Amino acid sequence: MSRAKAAVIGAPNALLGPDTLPAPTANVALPDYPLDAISIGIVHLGPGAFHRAHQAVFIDRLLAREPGWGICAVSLKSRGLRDALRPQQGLYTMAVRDQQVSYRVIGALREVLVAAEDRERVLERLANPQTRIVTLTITEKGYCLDARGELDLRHVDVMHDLATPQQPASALGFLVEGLRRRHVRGLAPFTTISCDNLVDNGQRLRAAVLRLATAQGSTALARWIEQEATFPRTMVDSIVPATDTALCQRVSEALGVRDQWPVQREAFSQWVIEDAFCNERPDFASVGVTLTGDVPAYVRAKLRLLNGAHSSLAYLGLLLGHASVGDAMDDPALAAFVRRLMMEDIRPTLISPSGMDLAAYTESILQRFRNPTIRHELAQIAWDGSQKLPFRLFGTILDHLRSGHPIERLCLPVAAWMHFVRQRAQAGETLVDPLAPELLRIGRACVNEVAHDLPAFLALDSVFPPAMTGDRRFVDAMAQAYDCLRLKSECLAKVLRETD
Ligand code: CS2
Repeated sequence: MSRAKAAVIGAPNALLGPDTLPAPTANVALPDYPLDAISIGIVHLGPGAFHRAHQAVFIDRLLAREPGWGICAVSLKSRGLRDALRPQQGLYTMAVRDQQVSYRVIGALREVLVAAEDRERVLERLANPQTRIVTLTITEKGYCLDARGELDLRHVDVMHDLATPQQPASALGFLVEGLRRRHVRGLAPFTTISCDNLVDNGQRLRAAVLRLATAQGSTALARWIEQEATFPRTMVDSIVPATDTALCQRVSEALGVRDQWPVQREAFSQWVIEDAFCNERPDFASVGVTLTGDVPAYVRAKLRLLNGAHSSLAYLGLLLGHASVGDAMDDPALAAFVRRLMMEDIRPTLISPSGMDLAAYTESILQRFRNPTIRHELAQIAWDGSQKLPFRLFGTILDHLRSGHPIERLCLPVAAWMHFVRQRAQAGETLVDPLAPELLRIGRACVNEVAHDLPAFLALDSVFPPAMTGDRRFVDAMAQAYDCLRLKSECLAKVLRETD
């Protein structure tokens, strides 16, 4: 959301805050704890809409019983959230949009900081003994990883943090400096919980933090982190479309006060955390969080089925002229294609997490995609394709290259991403992607011919691993897919039907 607050017409003047809370009703829930009794126990890096509609809501439900777990929300650079929520003393509304619409005012964010401006305050929050957990939603690109999944020491923010470790810029740099201060002061480390859609998110974060500490020359610190700190893996799931003016309008109508930055999500919300804490934790299970040792199976099923299908709908759907997930699911050919992709290509690569029926899980995801009260823009899901596709589709493709299962259907969304890049570049539009300059350069040079275009995309070695580009079956299937989609979008529905 950029300026949704300015655009709400006829909105009430009073701003949401502790003194203007409306009376609770059947559809409007308020914090069930006194705000001033809450102290901070969690620092969250990257408080975008997802965090505020997911982790913060789980925590909010805990606070009446466990008031020591309020959240300090830290945006790395952007000031938007702080400027919107400070006048509201951290309060915001979460709208749950499903068969019934309900609202809940969330009070879990007790402090909102901007790291680039309040660096010292953020570092002291991290070093505070009361901070026992640090959570992160910084998206795939926030981890500054290279194609091998290791910390990229040539990344501009990492280079900054190597030069001036005590004035960090990246999320990783803040974690290392926060841990360093705790180490020096003889405090226990905090548990660091990555809540991003990465395979083995905790392991990758741990490896990146250790590599940064080591590259900074802090081997004793790295050893302490290795021995004392934990980075549990997680799976997070809830569909959270971006905030728009229509939501702001609805929230003001329902609450009778203006909220400068509400969030919305579907009713479904799942958080699975590996039970590996190195410091105190709240009673997560009491608010529906699953603590388990089996996180990888959950993550793999969710990333490959839900996120893989999402990205497929996004790139194929945009080529077909659809704008939202709901529109794409209303297209019978596309919906049937994606269901088949999930059931016949993705599902066989999964091990079912304890007690989960993968066919039923697949159907429930498709049902969620059809939620008529949620408008989830395909363009939003299409962001950062170069970072998302490897986790969402490439793992499945690699498994099939090893097993000999056909990969033709799986290559179509990958080729659709390439056409999406080509079309955007040639229309003079921009891309939201850390590789945007490189992608736009490739896209502009495309001539819509396989022999010319495909090698340029496949040469992106930070995206495509050699195990794919060095395999003839992959290159051939990509050539076929790219060629199919070269046809005008009116023909795409036919292509989807024919890809059996
Ligand atoms: C989506 C995810 O934007 C995207 O790329 O695929 O944000 C998705 O909605 C969530 O992972 C659902 O849990």
